[in-house]
Amino acid sequence: MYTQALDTHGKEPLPAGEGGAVAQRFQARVDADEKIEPKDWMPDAYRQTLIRQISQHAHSEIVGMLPEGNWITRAPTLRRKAVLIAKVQDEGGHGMYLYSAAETLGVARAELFEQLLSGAAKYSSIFNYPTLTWADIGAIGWLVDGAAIMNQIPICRCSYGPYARAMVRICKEESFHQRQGFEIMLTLARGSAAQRAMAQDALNRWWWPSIMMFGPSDADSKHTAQSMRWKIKRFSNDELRQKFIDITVPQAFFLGLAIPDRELHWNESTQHYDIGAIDWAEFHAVLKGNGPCNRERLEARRGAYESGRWVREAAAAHAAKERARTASTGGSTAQTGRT
Ligand code: FAQ
Repeated sequence: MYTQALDTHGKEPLPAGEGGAVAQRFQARVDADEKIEPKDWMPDAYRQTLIRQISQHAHSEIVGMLPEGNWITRAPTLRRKAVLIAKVQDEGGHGMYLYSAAETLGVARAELFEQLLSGAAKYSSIFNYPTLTWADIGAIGWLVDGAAIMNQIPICRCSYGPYARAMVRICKEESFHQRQGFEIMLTLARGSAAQRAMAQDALNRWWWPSIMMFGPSDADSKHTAQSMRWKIKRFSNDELRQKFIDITVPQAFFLGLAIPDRELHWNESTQHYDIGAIDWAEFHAVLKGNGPCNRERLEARRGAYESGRWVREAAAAHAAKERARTASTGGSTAQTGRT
């Protein structure tokens, strides 16, 4: 999708005395809503912020395949199974776009994988919760993809071109994911008493983790202010969280399900829903690796990496053979019949 052979990555040293002027020009371009491209000069902190956010986002997509992958063999109908397989495959594709976008900033994909597998990198807290029943697949599509879209639509206007462009397609697919999740919830909510109970139980377990997905409150978010100046983020964590709540609560009413929050109420003066206190201790425990499934998720990724080793080695051996063959024929691929 993006070139992976960028030579300098916009890292050329600035002519003496020009640092301030170049940095000002960079910010002026951001302020004017111009896109920053891989070969453009950019402050190192901007580059590092993007590598951090895009790689965490890529890891989230890849780890995010696991909770739903758990239900592929047990989907209730052939149609549900086909849709779920396609959705999980989409998440894998999103991860690949995002790793490619991160690579345009001059970091190697292997390095990012290493950070994920060693446990050094963060990925979204939400994927450390288990999928206990089929209704969890509905709840993930409805709530988790719903929260992901709310967060990611503004990233389509991110100042960094490759990230913004990757998000356009990702958001289209996430929107389909959200609707398929809501449709599962609707089917269960209109089904038998046992199905309704299953849907309510899934909402009870996924509501608060979905609210936490938006990240720490604005008062505690260390990156938001600078990321908004750079237009990497367009809205703060709390702003996006509130938009999600305001859209999702009426959807729960439509389903006939109860949001598990006794303090939830419509605030006439602000024209928003107010919610009860978020359990930030739970959020921080999950980030520290102590959520219900953190260990299981990393083990699964490590296992996948190891079982894919022979494929990587075979691909590398094939590429080496092709290079040797091309070299022996003087660079002509026509003689080998290969294009
Ligand atoms: N989980 O100062 P802030 C999906 C970290 S994709 C874990 O507010 P920032 C698709 C944060 O990284 C879901 N860590 O940080 C799907 C930072 O850590 P650091 C992923 C979190 O970056 C659906 C520290 O806390 N989406 O769901 C979380 O300005 C269904 C301080 O926080 C994205 O990644 C969290 N929830 O704002 C797949 C979107 N929240 O690096 C499968 C792009 C915060 O200082 C199935 N990312 N942290 O050690 C963003 O928009 C931002 O990075 C935020 C965090 C909003 C996540």
